[in-house]
This record gives sequence, structure tokens and C-alpha cells, in this order.
Amino acid sequence: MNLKQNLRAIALHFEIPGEFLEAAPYGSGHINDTYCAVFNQGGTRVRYVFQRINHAVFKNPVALMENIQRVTAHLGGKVAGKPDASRRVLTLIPTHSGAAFYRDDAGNYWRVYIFIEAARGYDAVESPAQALSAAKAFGRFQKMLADLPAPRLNDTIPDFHHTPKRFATLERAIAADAVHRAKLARPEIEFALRHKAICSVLLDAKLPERVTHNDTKFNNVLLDDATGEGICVIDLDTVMPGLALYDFGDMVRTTTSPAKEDERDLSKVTMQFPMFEALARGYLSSAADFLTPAEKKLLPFSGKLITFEIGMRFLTDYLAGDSYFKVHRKGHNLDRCRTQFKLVESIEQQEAAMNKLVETI
Ligand code: ADP
Ligand code: GN1
Ligand code: MG
Repeated sequence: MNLKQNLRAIALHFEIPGEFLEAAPYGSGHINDTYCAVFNQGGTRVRYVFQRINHAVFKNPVALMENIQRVTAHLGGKVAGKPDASRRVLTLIPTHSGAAFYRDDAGNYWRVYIFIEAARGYDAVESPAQALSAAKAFGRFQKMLADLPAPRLNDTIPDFHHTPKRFATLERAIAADAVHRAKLARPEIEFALRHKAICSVLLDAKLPERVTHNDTKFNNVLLDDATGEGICVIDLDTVMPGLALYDFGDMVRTTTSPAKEDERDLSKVTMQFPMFEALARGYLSSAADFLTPAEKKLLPFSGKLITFEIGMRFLTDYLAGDSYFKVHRKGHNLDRCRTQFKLVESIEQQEAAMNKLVETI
């Protein structure tokens, strides 16, 4: 069965009116399989996002979808009545039986969202104005979820940002050297080992647990084409209990360097101070009233730590044979690791100035 036939068959299970026209792979995510499908609804072409959840990464898709239903319903309540409310939060299309997902005969879990039109995600930041918009949106997202009613959300990936455990996993991958690549990554391995001491800083700081996004990469917020506003936070699979700083740190990682995550020319990878300033101002404009002084003080450090952590994860996956992140070329995960470690160095060089700036906001 080809892709079109397959998605047409999947679509039959969802409450989507009209006639299925076409579908194609969409976006540049590393985890799920995402497709844009087009339907003819009374002569109008209407788009939907179909996603096959990566159940090798997310071991309990049912618990994950329960989180997403609760989170989108809560956010929906918060934005109700605002202009463009339906573009400000992801909306799940239910199956005919009212479920949030469909499980196909092969055991794959599928979900469908309304396509957020007239907005897009970017793989690399282009201006401080974009950084400001993204940070405001992620800060607002945390704020709107601060009063999510109990119970605690499910942990969709346990210890997702437990940096010391990520370090231990890397050490095991180095020792196993399963696909004999350690010799090709000596400088990166040494870089990682030299940075062991920073791994536990956030956990030792005893910061409050909050509902956080945990994957606030720049392309996980859609910017409105007309206004540039961060209109919709997407990719909700890792929304779960976490630290606010995991989210800010991942914004620094993905929204301060002009280079893409897999750029090979490392001279292009640098922490641009105006982007950091825009991020800090944007995030604090939404989050200042709930952050504790300790959280605020650690904002710059969180950027260094999360960049280091994701760099370690790319290195681990490279050493283990590329089984987690999607790769599109030889050495892809090593290239990604290199950009992350280069960015850590760039942050280190500017950390004092970053700390000083945050004190003045
Ligand atoms: P992954 O977990 O693989 O990163 P995402 O949920 O981020 O998957 O989706 C991949 C890409 O699909 C996004 O980067 C974005 O470009 C696009 N996308 C996802 N959901 C929507 C949506 N509801 N409307 C428009 N585009 C979307
Ligand atoms: C993955 O799903 P995506 O592509 O937005 C990963 C993040 C990493 C990111 C690195 C569930 O995010 O943790 O930071 O790649 N998501 C998961 O680009 O592992
Ligand atoms: Mg994504």
C-alpha cells in the first residue's frame, strides 16, 4: 500500500468531513512521522496534520494522548474568546468513536490535528523579533498551564531532562562502542567528559516542579505569517512535570545561533547576544511573575546545560548507531553534536555578560 492509500485508510477512522485528496510528509521533526493531508470540503481545500506517534520513543502512547487531551482542553479554555482562538492551541480531531487516536492493524498510533494555517515554524532563527515572539509564547504556555487541575500529568519519557542520567548513558555508550565510532568522536567525547560537573546543577538547586513543554525548540512554535507573533506552541508529546529552566534552556539552544542544528561549518555557530537578550525579555514578559529568584538567576546557565545535554544525546545516539533521532546522512548525529558543543563554548565565553543582563531585567 502506498502512502496515499495508507493515509486515506487511516483518515476513514477520524471525524473529518469531505473527500480525501492527497497527503505528503511534512516538517522536519526528529521523532514522529508527520504528514499534511488535504481534503475537499465543499470545493475548499482543507489541510490536516496526521501524525504517527513514534512508539519506540514514547512507550505509552495512551498515557501520552491523555496528557495531550488534558493540556489542549485546558489551553482551549484559556484562549476562548480571543481573536483567532482556534489557531492559538492545537485541536485534536476525534475518531468516530470519540477517541483521541486510532491504533492501526500494525500497532501504530495515529492522531490528527487541525492544520494551523498562515503560520510557520523555522529551523533557524532570523531576527531578535522572532526570538522575542517565541520566548513570549513559550512563557505564556507555561503560565496558562500553571493551574492545570490535578492529577499530575503522566511522565511520557521518564527522566527526560535528568542530565546526570544522560551523562551516565553516554558513558555506557562510550564503553560499549557498539558500532566502533568512538575513535571518530574523540574530541567530542573528551569535551563531554570535561563538562561532567555541570550536569547536576539544576537538580541540586531544588527548583519547583511545574508543567513544562520540555521540547521548546524554535521550530516547535509557529509564528504568525502576518504579525510574527508566536501564535501556537506545538509538539506537545513531552508536556509533563519539569523545570521551567528546561524550557528556557532549550530556547537558548535553538534560538540564539543563526545556524541550523546540523550545520557543518562550525564558524557559523555562535550565541548571538541580541538573540539571548530578546529571549530573556520575551520569556520574562510572560513568566516573571511566577518564577522564583533562583530560577531567574539560572536562566543563562540553563541555556548552557540544555545545549550540553542535547549535544550528549546526539553523541550517544551516534555512538549507539543512530537508533533514536532520525538521520538523513552519514555522521548526521555527530554533526549535530558538534554544533551543540560549539554553542556551549560560545555561551561559556559570554556567560558573565548574560548573567549581568538578566540581573537588569
Ligand atoms: P516532531 O515531534 O517529530 O518534531 P512535530 O509535532 O513538531 O513533530 O511536527 C513536525 C512539524 O509539523 C512541525 O515542526 C511543524 O512544522 C508541523 N506541524 C505540526 N503540527 C502542526 C499543525 N497543527 N499545524 C501546522 N503545522 C504543524
Ligand atoms: C527531538 O521532536 P523534535 O524533533 O521537536 C527531541 C528533543 C531534542 C530535539 C533535538 C521526544 O525534538 O528532545 O531536543 O529532537 N524530542 C524527543 O533537535 O526526544
Ligand atoms: Mg517538533
